[in-house]
Amino acid sequence: MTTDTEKTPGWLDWYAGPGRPRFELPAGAVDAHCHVFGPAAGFPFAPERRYTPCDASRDQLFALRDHLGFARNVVVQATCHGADNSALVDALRASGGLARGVATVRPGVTDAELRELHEAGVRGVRFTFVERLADAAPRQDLLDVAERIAPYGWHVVVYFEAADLADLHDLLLSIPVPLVVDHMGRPDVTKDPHGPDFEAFLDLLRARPDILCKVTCPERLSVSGPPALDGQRHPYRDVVPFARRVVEEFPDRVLWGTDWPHPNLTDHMPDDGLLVDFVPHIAPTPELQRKLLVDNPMRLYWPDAD
Ligand code: 0GY
Repeated sequence: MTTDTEKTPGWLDWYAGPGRPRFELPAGAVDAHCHVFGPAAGFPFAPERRYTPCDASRDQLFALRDHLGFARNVVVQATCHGADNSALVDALRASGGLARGVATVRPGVTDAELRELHEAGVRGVRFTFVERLADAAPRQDLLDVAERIAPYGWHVVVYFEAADLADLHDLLLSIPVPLVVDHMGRPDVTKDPHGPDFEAFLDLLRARPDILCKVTCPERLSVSGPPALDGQRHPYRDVVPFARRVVEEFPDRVLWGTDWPHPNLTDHMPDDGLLVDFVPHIAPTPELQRKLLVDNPMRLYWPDAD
């Protein structure tokens, strides 16, 4: 448990003054994975959190959305706010319908609370299986939550690491609502993208047609890192073959987002403009780009939009 209010040592602040992407996002593009943190003065971080971030407000998120050329956001509750979704709900309400949310709820959540979250724009809950971020919840609790949200048409977002896939496989297949997997199940990108580990991940997607995959977070997964010293705008080359495999096999089931404000990065903080330039490397045609950035997230989060 973190009890201090100081930012976790080594934690990098988000990148102020990002460049403009060279890649022009298609009209109506959705940043389908981002967060708000606090501001702590109004929305204190959860006592059980594992890290203390810097503030990253809804207005700063909306300014980034406009700067990069996105039309909409999907704001995902981060573990530093625990199951207190008030900063998330505040952002959704202030967005004028341009943001949807993924919340964290506990099994004791009431129907009135679920209805209020739905009215604010929440369309899913997140289950985190990454031990450095949160204690694993009992599996029956997760299944109970999934049953509770099913009547609202919500989905479950799951965040796990590749090493845990075998253990989680049966649980994931048993969750009774659609799933969205964060960050491609965090593959080890030093391995072969056609090798057994990533094939096992693709098999999970093949096993259920209602699983979507965020081909996100190259900055977290990459070992080769940000743009090469030759100055070419081709960041995170080692992540490309993994993401591209998913996009090409499941073009109607992929989502993309910035992950702003990039929690828990200590080595480098990406320029979000450069991150957007990663997209055409993993989705090389306009049709794939439109599915990834517009059609798929709109179908999941704004199914009634014109
Ligand atoms: C992400 C990744 C991370 C953190 C969280 O909820 C969170 O605290 O999601 C991480 O540290 O890998 O998606 O933002």
